[in-house]
Amino acid sequence: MATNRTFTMIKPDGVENGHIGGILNMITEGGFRIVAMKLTQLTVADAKAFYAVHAERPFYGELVEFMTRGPIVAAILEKENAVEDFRTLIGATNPANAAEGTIRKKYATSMGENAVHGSDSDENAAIESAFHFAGREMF
Ligand code: IDP
Repeated sequence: MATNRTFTMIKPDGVENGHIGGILNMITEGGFRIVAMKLTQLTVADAKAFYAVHAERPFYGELVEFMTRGPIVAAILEKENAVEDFRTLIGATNPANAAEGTIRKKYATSMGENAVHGSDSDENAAIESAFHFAGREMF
């Protein structure tokens, strides 16, 4: 059974370009409740660990550099079927392929700088949430 929480980050490009408010608005309008949230910055070690699954991919170095270059907004979101519904709301990895009405269609600028992260499974949502938040920060 799908759990009701997922993890998201507004990536450094989204923060730099002034889209925190716009993205949070799409998230809440999409029916998600914010149950944890903070402005934070990933260290190189954090980003390498977070994206370890991509360690052998050619874009890994670029991805780590991008994800550490400025602050991010980390958040946990609650909604029935949260992981799958949030992946739908954010849209395809490449904004050129993202559907109308998705966050990446509106705010992403490239395949790498695509404004927002969304967990791809319930298991990863739990791991990624615990990576960023202590129990007392989740509501
Ligand atoms: P996802 O974020 O849509 O789940 P993944 O394939 O898990 O996509 O890739 C993680 C992140 O790595 C992407 O969101 C994007 O920022 C970056 N990325 C993926 N593919 C490329 C690429 O071909 N070039 C540059 N960056 C990429």
